[in-house]
This record gives sequence, C-alpha cells and structure tokens, in this order.
Amino acid sequence: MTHSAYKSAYIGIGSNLDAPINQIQQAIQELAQLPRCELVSASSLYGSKPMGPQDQPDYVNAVAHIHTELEPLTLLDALQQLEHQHQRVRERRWGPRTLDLDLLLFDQQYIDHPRLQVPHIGLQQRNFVLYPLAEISPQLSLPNGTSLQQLLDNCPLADLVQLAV
Ligand code: A4P
Ligand code: MG
Repeated sequence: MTHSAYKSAYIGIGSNLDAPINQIQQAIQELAQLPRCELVSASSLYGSKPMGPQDQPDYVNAVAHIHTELEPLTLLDALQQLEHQHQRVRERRWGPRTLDLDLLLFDQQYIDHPRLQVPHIGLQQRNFVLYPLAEISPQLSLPNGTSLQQLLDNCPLADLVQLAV
C-alpha cells in the first residue's frame, strides 16, 4: 500500500479439519496477499478444545493483524471467499470447519450490520482469541476502553497450548 488511508484489523483464524496447521499457515499467506491489505504480524498457532459441540476434533487457532484500505464489508467478503476456497462447508453452528475467519476488530469501530458485528461477539470470552491477540498486540484495547489485559485477567488459559510449529 502506498498511502496511509489504512485501518488496523485483527482476524481470528480457526480450523479443525483436513490438516488444521496447514490450513492456518496457508490462510495467513493468503491474508498477506489480499488486495489493499498488508500483513503486519501473525501469532503462533495454538491448540484448543472445541467450544460448543464436543464431538468434533480439537481446533488450531491463531490471530493475524493486517493493515487494510478495504471497507469492513468488503474485507468480510474477501474473508468469506478465502473460507470458500478452503472448501468450507457450513453444516451446523459451531460445528467442525476447515477454515473459519472472524473479523475480531476493525480500527476502533463498532459495526452492527446484519452480516457483520464488530468487535466480534465472542471475543471477550475466548481464550483461543485473547491469548494469540496478546502475543502480537499486548497493548490493545477495545473500542469501549477495556484493555486486552483486563480481559485476559478474566479468561483462564485452561486447555490452550501454544504449538511449536
Ligand atoms: N458475522 C457477523 N459478524 C462477523 C464477524 N465479526 N466476523 C457473520 C465474521 N463473520 C461475522 O458465521 C456466521 C455469520 O456470521 C457469517 O455469515 C457472517 O456474515 P459462520 O462463520 O458462517 O458460522 P459459524 O462460524 O459456525 O458461527 P459463529 O457463531 O460465527 O461461530 P464462531 O463464533 O465463528 O465459532 N472452538 C475452538 N476451540 N476454536 C474455534 O475457533 N470456533 C467455533 C466457531 C466453534 N468452536 C471453536 C472455534
Ligand atoms: Mg465464524
């Protein structure tokens, strides 16, 4: 990107099917190549127990930080297109998936649109989102002023493990 009309966005990445580690590493490369976007950083990969139905494989999760000139809904379109390229089939809510890309934060904006709520609704409770976020942006705050550190204080690490890949 050549000028500075960009916004900071954080993307939560999850997979629990078809070689999740590869799915996530590939997704990070694909995010880096999105038009009018630039990858700032990506967290380590984390292993996590499924939230929701337990009769599905464990997840691998990560978070990516990008700078983007795209509008939020255009970025969502791009993320959903990447999910589609990873052969994601939507079956049931919180069910297994090859790739899930959630727009966690967009600048310091609140977005309440039928297709897009930002900050992402589950952000505050999910260890597999908060710990990778803290790894790449420990000083982050939400638009309501709550610091990431405060959220971490209320969210145990529990089963989350940083993977050595
Ligand atoms: N949507 C609204 N806001 C957003 C946003 N900020 N980012 C809409 C992305 N999408 C957003 O999502 C449903 C709709 O949400 C989209 O069409 C979009 O317009 P989906 O990905 O099709 O459905 P889903 O993912 O099955 O449902 P949901 O409620 O989004 O689930 P989550 O929150 O994504 O959770 N356990 C572990 N350990 N790790 C995981 O990553 N993920 C899930 C899915 C369940 N359990 C997990 C994990
Ligand atoms: Mg989702």
